[in-house]
Amino acid sequence: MARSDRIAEPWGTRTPYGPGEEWPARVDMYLADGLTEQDVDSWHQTASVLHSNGDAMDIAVKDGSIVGVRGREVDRVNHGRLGPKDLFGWQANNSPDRLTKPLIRRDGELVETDWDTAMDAVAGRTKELLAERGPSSIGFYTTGQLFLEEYYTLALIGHGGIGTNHMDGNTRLCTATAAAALKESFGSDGQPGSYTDVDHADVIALFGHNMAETQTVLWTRILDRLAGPNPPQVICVDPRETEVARHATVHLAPRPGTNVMLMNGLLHEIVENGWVDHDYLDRYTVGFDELKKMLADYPPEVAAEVCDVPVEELRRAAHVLGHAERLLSTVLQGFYQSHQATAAAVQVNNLNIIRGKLGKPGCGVLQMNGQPTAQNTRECGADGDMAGFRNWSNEEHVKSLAKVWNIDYHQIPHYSAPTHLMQMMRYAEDGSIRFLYVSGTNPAVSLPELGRIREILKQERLFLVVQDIFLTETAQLADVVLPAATWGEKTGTFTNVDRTVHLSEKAVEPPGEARADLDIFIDYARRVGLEDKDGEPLVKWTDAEGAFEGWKECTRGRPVDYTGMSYAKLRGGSGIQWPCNDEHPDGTERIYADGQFWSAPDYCESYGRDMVTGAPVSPVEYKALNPDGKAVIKAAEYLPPHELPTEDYPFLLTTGRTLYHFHTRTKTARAPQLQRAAPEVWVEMAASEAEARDWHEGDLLEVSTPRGKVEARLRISGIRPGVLFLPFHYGYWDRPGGHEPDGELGRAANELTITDWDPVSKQPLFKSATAQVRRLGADGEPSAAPTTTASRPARPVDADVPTTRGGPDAEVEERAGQGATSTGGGR
Ligand SMILES: Nc1nc2c(c(=O)[nH]1)N[C@H]1C(S)=C(S)[C@@H](COP(=O)(O)OP(=O)(O)OC[C@H]3O[C@@H](n4cnc5c(=O)[nH]c(N)nc54)[C@H](O)[C@@H]3O)O[C@H]1N2
Ligand SMILES: Nc1nc2c(c(=O)[nH]1)N[C@H]1C(S)=C(S)[C@@H](COP(=O)(O)OP(=O)(O)OC[C@H]3O[C@@H](n4cnc5c(=O)[nH]c(N)nc54)[C@H](O)[C@@H]3O)O[C@H]1N2
Ligand SMILES: [Mo]
Repeated sequence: MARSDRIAEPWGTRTPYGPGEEWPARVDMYLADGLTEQDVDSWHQTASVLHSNGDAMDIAVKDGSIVGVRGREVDRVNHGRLGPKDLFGWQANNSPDRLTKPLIRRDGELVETDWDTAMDAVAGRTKELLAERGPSSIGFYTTGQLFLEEYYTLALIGHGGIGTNHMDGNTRLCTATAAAALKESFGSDGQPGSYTDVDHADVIALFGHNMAETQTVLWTRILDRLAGPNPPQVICVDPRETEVARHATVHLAPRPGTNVMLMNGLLHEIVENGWVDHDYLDRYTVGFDELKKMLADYPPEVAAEVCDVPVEELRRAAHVLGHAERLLSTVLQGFYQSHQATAAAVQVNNLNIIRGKLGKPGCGVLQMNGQPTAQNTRECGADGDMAGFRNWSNEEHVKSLAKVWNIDYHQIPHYSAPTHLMQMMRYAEDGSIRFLYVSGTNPAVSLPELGRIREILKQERLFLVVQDIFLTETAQLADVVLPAATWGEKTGTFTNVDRTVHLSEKAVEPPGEARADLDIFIDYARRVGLEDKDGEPLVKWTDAEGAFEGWKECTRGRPVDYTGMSYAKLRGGSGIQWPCNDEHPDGTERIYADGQFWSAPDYCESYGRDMVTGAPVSPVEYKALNPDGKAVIKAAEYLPPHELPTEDYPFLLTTGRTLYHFHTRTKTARAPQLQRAAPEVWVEMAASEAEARDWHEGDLLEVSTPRGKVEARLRISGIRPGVLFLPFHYGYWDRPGGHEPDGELGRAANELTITDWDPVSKQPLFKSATAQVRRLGADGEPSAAPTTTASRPARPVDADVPTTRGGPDAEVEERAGQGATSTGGGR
């Protein structure tokens, strides 16, 4: 047993292992106030909701309150390990600022009310609008942080009951591109990769993915491989010097917004040298000839020039990728939040496809998710997809869903793809959407161009419902605020990136009158009076397990098949990977073995889209292109970013995360260890840029774009020259008064970002805008950026920068595992 300061050492102690071996177990445990395991009254099974990795854990309860967490050794995902947010983030549950009563706006002010009054107001406004303006005046904006049962119920209510096409999740900002890229290449959502691929891979390539900070436990798995015999080579594509970059065999730091060019350069070199699996291409794919033709225009020299990376390094990366025996590729926001997001992500699929590296141990693609339950938003159709990975453009699929829901199929809007969030905001701005029901997301901080978003959400004519656990920036603008119970206070299931489904048990009672999101949704459906064809209540269940059983029927025969699972089966052991059915009762570790895809025309979730315009491919075109359901290789030409640096705005601005905070910090700012590690916003700039201006660590800067201004202290980091980085975590709820930055400078990165999106996935462009920067002052104080992460000072600095440490209350127990960890479901 060891103790370790897990703020100072986010990844904990190494447990090295070799290729093909089992990842050793290590059980991490944190109990508050010096409690020991003997003091705990009960333990309750769950997994982490502060990222997409799905770290399994047990919640410790004493005297009816959560007092800590312990990793689950038996689980295939983490083998007992936990990351800093897993270990400390639960403290937010116990915060005195939790919402405990519904609020309603009276004479301009939010005041406490009872549930009946609040829900009657919400349901009443819904019914009024349905009568006056029809279903298209109603919109739902949900999240990637509730449970599967809640999304499925919400999708049924919105698409099946209200009949609106305006339903999306914040997954639009997050993983819309993951889903889009998988649909383009494989005809359906669903990750080809499995985490056990890390155990087998000889090359692991991370594209725009700072896994060290955003999936700390998966990164720990890679660190343990790197510390063991025959370590894998790591390729990192990121304009910042992340921890991933520091461990990479080759680190390419391209200009933001040039990912397609870079991928085309890499693919050109690989194809040109014949590092291609022709047998795999012939048997299992269509489209290689078009790709080859396209790549002729992208020799490495051209790519290196446009991306501004050394051509030898680009060639070296291609060589490593081209010689990998077992290649695992991962993709995340550096690719997804840009103007050619889907086009770039698809080229990573192409890399594994043309090399024949799919469906075998160590060979996989993880088009990563970010949020813990984003996969479920997509599966259940609460986000612009159709429940059970059904195809909106396939009448038979719509009919089969209508049958499951026992409604007339015309009731389910399918005249076009569901409205994406950015378009919903436009409709709200223009006044055609008059009612917006926001659950589990904080758009007043997380959407681009916040000045505009605030104006939209504040409108008198828009009835805004916000269902949250805190009085967020968004909740402050609402007409009705509904207090929700959260993780640990309600039961449900959720699915991580590699298709592992975990059960999350209720451990404690929610505070005050807060209610589970599922209960609130069901209550809403009842009050609106939603019914099926036979005049029975549309929502047939009253609890989470009932919803799960309903969902299983919805997935029968679809790729995302849950029919072989049950709460009983998910209880006690490891999470289980879907598809799980009669044929695969223990789940499925790797899909797409032997080139079996879900892309047949009558089965696929999507016929795909044009990479440049986003126009949907017609069923006839798709049938002609891919009659036999193979993998589709889609080429993409490179187009320059929409905003290019000018004299007035000479910098490229990129935004993202730090290890210690989650999103808009509603939870992590309320966990003292995490908040202390990164208490204030900062801005990163390269040493050469700072030197040229004679600026120093901690100088107060103003970063501006045509949309707004942010004030932040300077951290001179390993970021590439010409690029600024702002973490996007810092809104204003915890500022004095908690109000929006009235005229003064803001600190939310999204004051600066642009209203623009990828044409295929409709994911907004958080990673590329142009900006200018000026110095407001210098007082010798260092910035508050962590020193353990990508924001580590680039060189010995003039100011005294304190090393990021947690101290006594961040000491975590690490215990060697007992062995006998199950690594996966069925093989
Ligand atoms: N600590 C922490 N972990 C989290 C979260 C969190 O808030 N905090 N959120 C979760 C969620 S919802 C998500 S979506 C994931 C996101 O996880 P990541 O995608 O790993 O995180 P980001 O910081 O958004 O972006 C990743 C990297 O993209 C790089 N990048 C920027 N522009 C470009 C570009 O043009 N090209 C390339 N190649 N790279 C670029 C950035 O430098 C950054 O290091 O994290 C999840 N995990
Ligand atoms: N500039 C910039 N902007 C970005 C990004 C970026 O990289 N750069 N990344 C984007 C990405 S990938 C994402 S995922 C989004 C995240 O953006 P948001 O979804 O807005 O961020 P969160 O802070 O996670 O908001 C979740 C809300 O749900 C509440 N909540 C938590 N648990 C529950 C629950 O059980 N029930 C209910 N009802 N509420 C709950 C929390 O208190 C919080 O207010 O931000 C996006 N915005
Ligand atoms: Mo995300």
